[in-house]
Amino acid sequence: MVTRTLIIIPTYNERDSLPVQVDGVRTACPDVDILVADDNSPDGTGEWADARAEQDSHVHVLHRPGKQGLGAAYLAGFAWGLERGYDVLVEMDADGSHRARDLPAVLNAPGQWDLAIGSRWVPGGSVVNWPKHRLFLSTNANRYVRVMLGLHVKDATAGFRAYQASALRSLELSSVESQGYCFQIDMAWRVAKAGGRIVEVPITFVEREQGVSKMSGAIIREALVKTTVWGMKERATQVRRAFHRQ
Ligand SMILES: Nc1nc2c(ncn2[C@@H]2O[C@H](COP(=O)(O)OP(=O)(O)O)[C@@H](O)[C@H]2O)c(=O)[nH]1
Ligand SMILES: [Mg+2]
Repeated sequence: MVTRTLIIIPTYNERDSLPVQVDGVRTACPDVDILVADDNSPDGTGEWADARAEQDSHVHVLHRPGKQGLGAAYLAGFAWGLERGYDVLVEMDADGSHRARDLPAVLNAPGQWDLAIGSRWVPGGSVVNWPKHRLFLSTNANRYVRVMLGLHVKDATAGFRAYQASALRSLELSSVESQGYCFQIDMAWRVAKAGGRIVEVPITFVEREQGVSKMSGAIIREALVKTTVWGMKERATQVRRAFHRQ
């Protein structure tokens, strides 16, 4: 059976980066389909994607009314792909940080997996040109996630990842509320809690050369607060269970 794969690329003002990324993906993996999930970018990213989709039947566009965060864009993209029967759904940034040439390695991650993460923090993984504060943030966010949630993933905040459609179908996606990058932690934790198998494949993450990052203080706060609340709830549940067993 041929595996049908959909690469979901969320965009907000990525007019300069997206064409390069779409070309890269089409060259690296000519059989996969691409869905651009654009939040009505003022810079014309959505219009460019429409024009590209007209010429290339592997490219599709999902227009969303306005900037609603990465999480909402991905959830809409997942729903689009699941409705159309794709077997594997992939998250990938538009800005070139996730190299198209690493895509085959993520898609061919070893063994049976529900979630394959393109990881910066496993042996062989790396980050190029990231400012010190971003390295600090990523390293410590991942440490915090491991400690608070007991999630044994080295790069839980990674946005380059592939899900089996069956794994996404088994999750209650309508209850996912995370908007920013916290969405990645939320999804990895949900897969782990559902007993799904997560594997990490080393990738090289390259800082964008075009456009600007949408990372913000609000996004960092969301991840920090939610991870803390989830971790405390999990501990409380564990204590309650242990208490009942006594
Ligand atoms: N549709 C949509 N895409 C977004 C939003 N925020 C970020 N993105 C996209 O998510 C990807 C990663 O964002 P980026 O700003 O590069 O984050 P960074 O790599 O962590 O600095 C890029 O393709 C962005 O265009 C959003 O609110 N809506
Ligand atoms: Mg980026």
